[in-house]
Amino acid sequence: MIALFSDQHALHAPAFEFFRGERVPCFESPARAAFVKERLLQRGHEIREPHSDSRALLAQVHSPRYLAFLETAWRDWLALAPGNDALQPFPSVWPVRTLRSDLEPENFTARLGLYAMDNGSPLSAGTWEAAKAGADSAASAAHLLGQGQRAVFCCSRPPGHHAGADFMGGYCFLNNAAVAAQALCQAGHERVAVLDVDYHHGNGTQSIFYDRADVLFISLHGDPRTEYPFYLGHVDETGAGAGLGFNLNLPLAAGASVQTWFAALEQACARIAQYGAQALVVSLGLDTFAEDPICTFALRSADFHRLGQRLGALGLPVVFVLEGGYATEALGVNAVQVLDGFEAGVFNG
Ligand code: SP5
Ligand code: ZN
Repeated sequence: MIALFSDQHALHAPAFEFFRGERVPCFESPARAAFVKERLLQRGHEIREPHSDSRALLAQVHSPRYLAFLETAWRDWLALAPGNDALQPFPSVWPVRTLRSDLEPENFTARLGLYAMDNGSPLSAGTWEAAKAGADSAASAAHLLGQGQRAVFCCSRPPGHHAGADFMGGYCFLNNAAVAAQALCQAGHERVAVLDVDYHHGNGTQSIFYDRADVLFISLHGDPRTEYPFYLGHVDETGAGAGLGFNLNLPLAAGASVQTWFAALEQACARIAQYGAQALVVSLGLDTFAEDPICTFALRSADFHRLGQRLGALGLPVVFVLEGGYATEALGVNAVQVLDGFEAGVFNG
């Protein structure tokens, strides 16, 4: 399978995040993509650079003011005070409820709070460049499907599925899955499905397509009553307006078994088939792995092969986009298990 990879991902490399009140090294690190790339090469998958510019697509899934903020955020931060290049900006104030989010504050930290859902998504020099390369990969993958590729894997980071139209969050800045889905719509598909199998609900992707019937969003995730992102991903979120009935959340209790997880996957696959999807985007989070340090599901490496095989049997062209997964050294093995399973599933029908 063709895998898209850009060295630019490594430009996003914040030094630390906050975890239980302490500074810890970032779970979402450049080593993640490096391990996946290494394993892809070992297994004979073809690595290519992204070739499409995603800018026009980004303008369709994100707001102009958020894109403008993100593109210059690091420069704005540096301009604030000498020495800021060695520090990381974090938001500390947010426009919740009765506060105004229509006005752009002049203060940098206030702008950061306006455009961030949490304080868990540190920026670094090169965050924009890395995220943009990921979005370019998503656009390129959709383009390659148009040229007849059956499936393409975006080996990119930072991840994207928590990023909404006008905010970052959960280590995510630009919504790569949304870019891929939007590109597939533009290429003429009338029904595109996004299946998000990351441990965490894909709140950003859901919200971007919530009122649309041409993109079905399905997410299989830890129950937001106890798991991040908490404020979205519940069963009663079924879409709005023209999109009513085209959003399906399948939350599972923290600690859910592999059997329970695959039963939910079956429901998701049934809905994709019923919808008559013409193309599929998979938000491929690997943090459902039993050894993931911040999640509670129980999948083993062989289960990722089974996942891939089931997706292959859907008979659809697929863009796979890497999302979360923090058992860093196992990421390569697990990602490639999905891709190899997919190819086996396609072959066996
Ligand atoms: C893309 C992605 O997977 N983003 C995840 C962001 C999660 N950020 C919040 C982490 C909260 C972790 N709670 C851990 C509890 C450990 N017992
Ligand atoms: Zn996740």
